Amino acid sequence: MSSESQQAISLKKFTNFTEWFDELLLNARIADNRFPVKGFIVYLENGAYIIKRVREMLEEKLEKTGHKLMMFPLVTTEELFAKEVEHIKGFSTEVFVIEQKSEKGAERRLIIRPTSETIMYPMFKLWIRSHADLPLKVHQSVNVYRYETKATRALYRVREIPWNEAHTAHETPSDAEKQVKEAIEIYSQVLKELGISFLLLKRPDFDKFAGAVYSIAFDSWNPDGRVNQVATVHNLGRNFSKAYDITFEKKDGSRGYVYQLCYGFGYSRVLAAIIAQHGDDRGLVLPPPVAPTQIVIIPILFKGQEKEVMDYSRSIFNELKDNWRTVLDDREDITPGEKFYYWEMMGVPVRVEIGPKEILEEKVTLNRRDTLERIQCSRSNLVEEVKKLMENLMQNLRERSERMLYKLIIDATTLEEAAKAIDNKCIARVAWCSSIECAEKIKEKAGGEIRGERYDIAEHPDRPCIACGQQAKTIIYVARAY
Ligand code: PR8
Repeated sequence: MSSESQQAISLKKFTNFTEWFDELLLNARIADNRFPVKGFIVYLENGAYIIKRVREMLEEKLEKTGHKLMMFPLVTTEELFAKEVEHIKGFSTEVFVIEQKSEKGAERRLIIRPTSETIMYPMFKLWIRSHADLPLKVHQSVNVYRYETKATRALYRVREIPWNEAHTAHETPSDAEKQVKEAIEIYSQVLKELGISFLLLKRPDFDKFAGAVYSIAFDSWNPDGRVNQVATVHNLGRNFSKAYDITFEKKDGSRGYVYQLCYGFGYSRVLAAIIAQHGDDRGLVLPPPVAPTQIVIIPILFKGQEKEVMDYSRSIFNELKDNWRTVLDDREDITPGEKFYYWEMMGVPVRVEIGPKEILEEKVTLNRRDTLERIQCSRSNLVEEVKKLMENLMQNLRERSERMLYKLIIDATTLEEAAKAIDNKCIARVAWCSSIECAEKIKEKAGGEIRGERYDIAEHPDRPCIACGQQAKTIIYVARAY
């Protein structure tokens, strides 16, 4: 075992994930899960800030690629909600309802969005007239509400879900296919910039989005072995356009139904992935693009030299603050050691230490959060050095997380091997014949869910189906999931 994996396994986040995660949520001011309504949580200042930054990163990419920002209502009617048969089957047990009673006792029921297809598509019908109106691409970052029947879990499975949803309409199936690729590229880019590694999987038919032709999911690894679906892209074909009667005049004058996509990016799950993939026993390790504080300066005060150290620290602060979100921790009531401990838990990427020695040598001591390495840097090229360090740190987070993902994937040729891998908090990679019977058997015997086959690469089975021994059609990934 390499030293890195030994270290990883001994980390509390791998041995006792739930406790590690819950403690960190509160201590690092991410979220408070004690709100008295189950599945509804309070995002504290750092959690809310990180989500804001992730939202900005995503929305910038969406808008650059022609997605228009809009704001749709929170509610729909029961009638509109029921139009697409598969969709309502998928969500009927999960919706929150507003009951409105008039004084005379008349009742009206409104459905709160569990997702916005049934709210947006009646409007798409009004807006789309001809091919000139296509493609239509809209997006919004909102909360949606689902009465999740599976156990709720802070950030991972909530009932008030902060997300971005994008919805598009196209002339042809190939335009829709191209849009699938664009959506995947946008989400992959954001996740890459956050250093989150994931498997891009095409869900099996029995697990696709209610009303979709097919669904592609981003499953990020989690220390407890339960993969975390952070985003999904669904090709809806014409299922919804037929239900909501969204037609357009084609170039040849005939009319046709539009081809549609919807895709969603779960902000709370992405926040969970940032914490879970990068954090360590000391606390958060935040990617610089989202860190509320990117640099903290800690003056090490010595008797008689307090003023020099503070002056030097302030001038360093002034040099850094225009490029990075920088804090000068000049609290007098706690020791530098306590400050180190505090800011390490908060995941601040770079710590700058300044004492009499640094002043004498015209230097600063930098400390990087990911590797805890100390670096001496001369004051004259401080900004350049920090820039390099931030890039290097981000790259290390990304590569470290990617290595862990591949370490967690275990090839299994028997159901016992698959069960063992899943028991060991890993992801089993197995061959499957694509039958429902074998899917059920795999789920029952291996103790994980079939998450699907790779979408980004073609993987050809080199062995028979793990469940029936007949010829396999595909290679799939099996894991527990949130
Ligand atoms: C759609 N319609 O609805 P999706 N807690 C946290 N995150 C969640 C939860 C939950 N309970 N449920 C879903 N997510 C489509 C696409 C418009 C947008 C997050 O798709 O049901 C997950 O990250 O697949 C999920 O991948 C994403 O929302 C989209 O949800």
